Amino acid sequence: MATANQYRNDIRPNWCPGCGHYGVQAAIADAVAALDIAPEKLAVISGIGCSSRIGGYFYAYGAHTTHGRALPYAQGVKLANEDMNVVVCGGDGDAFAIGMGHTIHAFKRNVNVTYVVMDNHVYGLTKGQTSPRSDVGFVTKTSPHGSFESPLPICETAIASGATFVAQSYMVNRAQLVDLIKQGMQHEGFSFINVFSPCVTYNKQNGYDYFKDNLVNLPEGYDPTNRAQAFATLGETNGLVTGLIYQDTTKPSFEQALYAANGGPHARALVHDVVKPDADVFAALCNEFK
Ligand SMILES: Cc1ncc(C[n+]2csc(CCOP(=O)(O)OP(=O)(O)O)c2C)c(N)n1
Ligand code: SF4
Repeated sequence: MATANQYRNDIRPNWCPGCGHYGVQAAIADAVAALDIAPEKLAVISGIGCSSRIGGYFYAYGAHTTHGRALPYAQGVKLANEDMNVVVCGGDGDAFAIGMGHTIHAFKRNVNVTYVVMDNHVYGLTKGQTSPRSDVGFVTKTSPHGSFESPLPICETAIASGATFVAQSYMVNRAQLVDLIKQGMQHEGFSFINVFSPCVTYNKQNGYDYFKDNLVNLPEGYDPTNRAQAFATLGETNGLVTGLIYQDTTKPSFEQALYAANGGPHARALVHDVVKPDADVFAALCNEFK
């Protein structure tokens, strides 16, 4: 049985003391350990941002890609490595601003990867600008009169775009978050987990007290397969609700549809083939990238 410690490397996170992202890292490690996933069967792919540094702190495969581009990279990893477990990570800026085009298409495409977004309603790495999730009135150096834009209702957007697993959690609630990540990774298709993860340095307005006072859990007996109820609940709670909000197990994943059409996961050969180019071909290739 795997343990969470197995996914630790010797790199010390440089997040600020108290940053919510520590809790998300711990929850992902707990979840993959509970699922008994070997480090060589795990890939953590991220974009750019404080949150996106997370991949570097895992002993596993990974890539710290470019801003807003983790999803296309991760979907490629999954399609070329059918037996790899792929967790994609980033912040709300990475996912819902520069990366939103990819995010919408990932919602509808349904490739079997798990997307964990660390939502702190701010750009942390670049020292505190508004994100698409910032509250109206949020004052930053670039919005001195407060943000005039309403925050993106991301869970509604995900469901409306065809996402088949939409969950939300708070990093303080470790047991719930671990359980949702496990469920997401076991879901056949794209799983999206939006995690409230406070930025203690650049967002004093949405800190630990704010989430403690405003978040509610889904009610007992809530049925995540009921799409209309999911929209109603998100509306009633202004999106400040945690739990498995929506799940559709009837839609085939992208891979299931692809393999049904083309007769199997042929892409696997790409990564399992041993490629041995001649020395001069390899040198010419390297030269191209100098
Ligand atoms: C193409 C490009 N544009 C802008 C940036 C600058 N940039 C780096 S991270 C970031 C936003 C980070 O915010 P978020 O994704 O919410 O993560 P956080 O730091 O809050 O965890 C921005 C705008 C960049 N690195 N690349
Ligand atoms: S700036 Fe904010 S998001 Fe970045 S490490 Fe510090 S607390 Fe975390």
